[in-house]
Amino acid sequence: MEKTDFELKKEIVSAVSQQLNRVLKSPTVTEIGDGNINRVFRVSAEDVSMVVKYASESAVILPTIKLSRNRGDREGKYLALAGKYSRNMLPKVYFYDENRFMLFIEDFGSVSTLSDKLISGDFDSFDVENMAIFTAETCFFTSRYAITKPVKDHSDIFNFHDLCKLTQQLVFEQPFYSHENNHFMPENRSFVEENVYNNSLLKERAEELKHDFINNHEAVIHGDLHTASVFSIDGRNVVFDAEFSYNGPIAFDLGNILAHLLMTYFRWSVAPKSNGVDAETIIRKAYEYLEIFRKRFSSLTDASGKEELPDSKSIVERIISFSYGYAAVECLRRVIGLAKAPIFTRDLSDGERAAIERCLILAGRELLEKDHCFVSANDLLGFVKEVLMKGRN
Ligand code: SR1
Ligand code: MG
Repeated sequence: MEKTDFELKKEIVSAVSQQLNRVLKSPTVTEIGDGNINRVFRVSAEDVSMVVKYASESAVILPTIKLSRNRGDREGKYLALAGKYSRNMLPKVYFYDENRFMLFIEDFGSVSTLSDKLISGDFDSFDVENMAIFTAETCFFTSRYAITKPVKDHSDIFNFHDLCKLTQQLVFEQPFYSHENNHFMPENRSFVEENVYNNSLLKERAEELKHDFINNHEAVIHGDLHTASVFSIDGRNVVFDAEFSYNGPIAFDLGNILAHLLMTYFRWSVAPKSNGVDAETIIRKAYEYLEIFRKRFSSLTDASGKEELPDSKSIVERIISFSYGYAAVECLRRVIGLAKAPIFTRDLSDGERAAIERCLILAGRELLEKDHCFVSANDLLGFVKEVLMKGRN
């Protein structure tokens, strides 16, 4: 049976006392999270403050989704592993309490997510250089391409797990047919039916990507790297929320970032609320993100890749090309399926939201159906502008 809030808070204090081996002075526990999966608290006392992720038996967003409870263990292991390669871009992990299913990590205080910043029009908050290097380095050094693969100690925890199964259903399956978890603006019903539910080519392409997601054990990826899984702290990006981490396709992480930048572009193009925000900037940054990734990943593969590998160019080209496909399914699933992204739901009129939904559906459809290969930021810009023209009306 699930604990009451009172019991849970007491347990959190006990876990910290036990770990520090002392009684906490005037402890307080406050619930601070609004996540889809876990409950998130802050535990503070005179000389200590930590964030606690508690893995309940079911997902916060929908209690009928039952989940295994060791996801905090996986998150802690990912943060520690990725922390070996990233420059100051992850929260510190204090400890994982396996009996209480609680992960204790660094408390940054009251900070915004990158998604919040992008909604406010602060595009500089996306630290494109460090995010691209982060993705390239953490993925390369945990990949099957690296000479030394440092995940053997706890590799089982990154095998296909129940949260991957959830991704399989929520991202690659449910959005493509009429499902009870699907909700979007009512005026877009026939648009969704025509472009998605009745589109057999689109479904085929989504099946191909699903196959890649399940079978391509390329590197330890974050598994849910969208802009609400990144904090923006004084200009620094910090990646968190890694319970979906998985030994899977690198393009899945890149595609998630890309999708949420596309959402930002369509939001700011359909509803340009404040002066001075140039929506096109975010598309240039999206292209730059992939380019910096491309260069860094290639040079790592050349310098530290296994000898028997095909050339680094073909490896990285495949990753980039698949990342557009993964971005497409991420756009489609957020619009049609469960777990909306605030970028296209918050502070918008119904008409604006409906228009952004149509743009994202068209972008998703185009990217999935045709093998786009964008050779410059302007090329990508041309693509999104065309989608905008068709989708906004
Ligand atoms: C049950 S909701 C699942 C979604 O929330 C997480 O943030 C992931 O994006 C996942 O797909
Ligand atoms: Mg999350």
